[in-house]
Amino acid sequence: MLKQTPPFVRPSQHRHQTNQTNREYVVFKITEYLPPSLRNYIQTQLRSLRQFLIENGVLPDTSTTGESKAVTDARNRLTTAKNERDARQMELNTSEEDLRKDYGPGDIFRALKGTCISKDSGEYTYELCWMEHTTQKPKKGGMDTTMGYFTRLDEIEVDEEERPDGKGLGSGKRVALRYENGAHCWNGPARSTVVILACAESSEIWKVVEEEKCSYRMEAGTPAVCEPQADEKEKRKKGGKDEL
Ligand code: MAN
Repeated sequence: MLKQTPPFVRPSQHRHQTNQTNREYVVFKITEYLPPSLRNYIQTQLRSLRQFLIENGVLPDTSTTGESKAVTDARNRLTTAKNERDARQMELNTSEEDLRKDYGPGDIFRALKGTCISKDSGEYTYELCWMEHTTQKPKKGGMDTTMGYFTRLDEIEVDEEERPDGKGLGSGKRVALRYENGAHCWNGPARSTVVILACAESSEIWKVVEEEKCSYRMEAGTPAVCEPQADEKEKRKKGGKDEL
C-alpha cells in the first residue's frame, strides 16, 4: 500500500526517504487539493499501476512473501527443473540396472519380462511373472503371498521320465530362474521359488510343489528355452542371411 501521510505534516523519519517515496508523497500531497471524485480516480489509477508493476515483476509484492513475482517464478522454474532432472535420473538408473541384468542367451527372457502365467494347485492359484516375481493366491480369498523376486538365471540337472504329453522336464541340464526374498515365512526363511524350464510350444506352469516349508519349485514349459534347430544355428553363424 502507498503511504497515506497527511499533507504538510511530514514526519521527521521521512526526511531521508528515497526519491521514489518523495514523489509518491508529492502526488498524495497534491491530491489533497483535488475534489474527492478526482482524488479517488487518481488513487485508483495509482493502485492499478502498482499492481501492474508487481504482476510484471518490476515491484516486489510485499503484501505476501515479500519477494517479487519474478523471483517466485524463477524459484518455481528451478523446482520444476530439479523434479524433472530427478525423474530422468531414476529412469537412467532403472535402464542401466536393466542392461546389467542377465536375460539369458540372446536376451531371450527380455521379451517375456512382466508377462505372467498361472496354475491352480490345491488351495492356491500360483502365478509366475517372468523375471519379476512369483505369487501364491488363496482361492478362498485373502492376501496374496509373494514367493520371491527374480534374482538370477541358473542351470539345474534333472532326470525324469519323458511324459507322453511332453509336459515334463525330461532329463539333462535345464535353465532355471531363481526367485528369492519373498514374504517372510512364520518361524522360517523368506519365501523363495526355483522355476525349472523345459522346451514347449507355449508358456505354461505344469507343476508346483512346496519342497520344504516356504521353498517352492515350479516346473514350466516355454518356447524361450527351445534350442535353435541345426539349420537355424547355421544361418545365425552366417549373419542371419540365407545362402543363395
Ligand atoms: C501359508 C502358505 C504355505 C506356507 C505357510 C507357512 O499357509 O504360504 O505355503 O507353508 O504359509 O506358514
